[in-house]
Parts: sequence; C-alpha cells; structure tokens
Amino acid sequence: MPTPQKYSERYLHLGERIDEDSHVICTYKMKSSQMSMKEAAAAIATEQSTGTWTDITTLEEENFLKRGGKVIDLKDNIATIAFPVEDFSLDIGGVPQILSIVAGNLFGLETLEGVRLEDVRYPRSMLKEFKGPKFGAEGLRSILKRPEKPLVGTIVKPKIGLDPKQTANYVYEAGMGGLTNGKDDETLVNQRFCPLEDRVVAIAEALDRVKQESGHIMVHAINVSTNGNQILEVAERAQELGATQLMVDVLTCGFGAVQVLASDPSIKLPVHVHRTMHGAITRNKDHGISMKVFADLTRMCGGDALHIGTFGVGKMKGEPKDDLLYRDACLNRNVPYRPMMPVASGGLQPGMIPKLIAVAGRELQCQAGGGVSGHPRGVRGGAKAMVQAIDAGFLGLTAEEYAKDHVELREALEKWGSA
Ligand code: CAP
Ligand code: MG
Repeated sequence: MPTPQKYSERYLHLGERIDEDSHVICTYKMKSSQMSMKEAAAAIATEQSTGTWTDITTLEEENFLKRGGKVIDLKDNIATIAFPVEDFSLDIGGVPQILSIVAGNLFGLETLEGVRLEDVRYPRSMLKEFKGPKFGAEGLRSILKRPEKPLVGTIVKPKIGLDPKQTANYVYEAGMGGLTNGKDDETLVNQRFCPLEDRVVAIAEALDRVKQESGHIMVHAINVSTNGNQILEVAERAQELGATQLMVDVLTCGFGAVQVLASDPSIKLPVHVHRTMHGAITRNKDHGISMKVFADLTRMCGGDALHIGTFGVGKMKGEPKDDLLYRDACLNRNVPYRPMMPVASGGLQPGMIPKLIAVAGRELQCQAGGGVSGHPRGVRGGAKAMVQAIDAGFLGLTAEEYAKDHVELREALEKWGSA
C-alpha cells in the first residue's frame, strides 16, 4: 500500500478575515470517509493553488503566502475557501482558467469521495472585466414590446425532423397564437433535412408575416452551437440572413461561446442560452457544481436569457428553492450587469403556468414544446392556451378560473390537467 497523502494544514486560516476585494471566495460541500473535513478542505485549497499531494522543495514561503488558497471557514462539511485574485488569469485564460481553479482537479481526488461547488463570489475588480448581457431581460422586453407580462415561448417539436418550411410554419402558427419567443431545439443545428441557412430565411419570412398580419412581434432563437473556431462565422451568417435571436448551449460549447456572441461587435442579436448536459454536473447533491455557479458565469459572459428549471412542476429534475436561487443569480442587482431573463422550460404545459408564475414571479420566460404542439387544436391553439395561462398567472387567477371563458386553455386542462 502506498503511504496515503497528507495534505498540509498550513492552508487552514479558519476565522481569519480576508479582503473580499482581492479574493475569489468559493463554497464547497465535502464528503470523505478517509480524511477529516479539515484535511479535505486543506486538500482542495492546496491542490487548487500553490500545492500538490506532498510538500515540495520549490514552494517558497513568499509564493505560498501570496498565492496559496485559504480555508477561511468550515462548518460541518461546508468549507469556504478564498483564492487570491493574483491566481487568476483573465486576459488569456478567462472563464476556462477560472474553472480550472475553482472547479478543477479537486473533483477527482481519490480521498475526497464527494465534493460539490455550491457558490463562487467574485471581487468587483474581476466582475468589471466582464460585460454582462447586451440586451438582458429589459432588452428582450423592449424588442418584444412586452413590458410586464412573462414572455411566452415554444421549442419547435419534434426536436428534429421538420424541414425548413415545416419549421417556419410551426413558428408562424405559434406567432399567430400570440407567443413572443420561439427556439430551435438543442439537437438541431444544420442537419441535411433542415439546413441552418434555409431555416433562418424561412423563419424570418414567417415572423414578418406574423407582424404584417397581426401586428404581433415574435423572435426565434437559431441554434448556432458549434466548434469554437466556427461559431462567430455561423452566427454572423444567421444574422445576415434575418435571424432575430441566437441560441447557444453553454456547457457543450463553453462559456467562451456565450462571451464571443455577446461581445463581438459584429453580432447585434440577443443570445438565448440553453444548458444541455448540465444534469450530468449539477444533479448530484453530493458531487458536482451547482447551477448557481453556471448562472453567474453565464450572466458575466453576456447571456441574455438562461434556462434555469421549472420550479418543480415540469419534466426535468428541480426544486423551487434551488430554482429560485438560480433565478436570483439571473436578476440580482448586486453585480454590475443587466439582469438576464430566467427561462423555465421542460415538460411545461398551460395548466402549470399560473402556479409557476406564483412561485417564480413575473420576470420569467415560460416555454413549452410538447405543451404547445400537443394541444388538440395544434400549434396555434396550444400557443393561445399558453398565452391565456400566462394572462391567468399574471392576473393572479388559477388556470381553472381563467379556463371558464377561454376555450383553448380549457381544452389544455382537459388533456393535461393543472399543476
Ligand atoms: C423542452 C426542451 C428543453 C428542456 C431542457 C426539451 O421541451 O426543449 O430542452 O427544457 O431542460 O427538449 O426537453 P418540452 P432545462 O417543452 O417539450 O418539454 O431547461 O431544464 O435545461
Ligand atoms: Mg430542448
């Protein structure tokens, strides 16, 4: 048996006050049967800053003191660790380098069976290096001329298989039914049956028709998720052909993808941020990374709208108390950025919407794919039912109350019931 590693307790600074303006402060929940919690916290601080598994001859005292991570608090299995700002490399490095410190090797340590990064607080000096959303919640509302009510959207379904004309027809019907937002599904990009360029053109034409025929404004987010070296070019092309919004999957593409779409001067469209794959990282309560951390980073990088869950009512795993935390990360005013629109999506249908609004509030974008196209009257009927459900929630009424004189909502309730 090899001798087990012993992490130095030099990294423990319990109770010490640190300058919040010169540290990134992380909260970790830990689980270990082989180490004490003190040792576990020291292991994280060591591994993620100036140390490694053994003491080393090359670590000089000055380097350790200036750049070592400090465990400043430990309550049961929750450790607070402060990393000096100097450890970070924002110009070349950016979010990937931040993540390599706060969420790096620590997850693989043999003796730390579980560890979850619950939260990261950044000093002002670092926050100022990011621009945040270009449009944000207010910008989206202003484009859509919808100042107060929650935004109401759909995801074109089936996820894949419709051609550009069928996709555009779906969007047209959704717009005529009163939806404000449409989006591609995350698995659709540029498959042969639905090339991106043809889709963009057909959808732009459908949205124009909605506007001409009804005066209603709707946007549709085109999925430009792709390789880093291509994303700007694809986004520019989509914009040129008439896209009204872009969509990107932040975890599969990386935060840099959101950042480049939001900050490159050539792109003048709002960015809808999807989080496909997040469940692999966020779902386990004992190991992984909280969605709160991803929501903060997405806002820093400039996402205008972000999926945050359905507050316990939809098809995806989630609880109201957690989703409220993510919503607050989108909207709180303690950071120097515009608020980002929180998006509730996943298994939603009209009967769930009033309860959702009661829990999540009005600064919200509610989306339904199956909950629109599964309506007995088709997409337009489903869109109307969603709009009615939003109106009910906005007025503080239940879905049943409002359904009495709104036939599409009534039919939705007959099919799916209410939350
Ligand atoms: C919703 C959705 C979204 C999920 C992702 C889907 O469709 O388009 O990708 O909402 O979940 O394909 O499932 P439905 P989250 O309305 O038909 O369920 O937002 O939690 O990341
Ligand atoms: Mg989807």
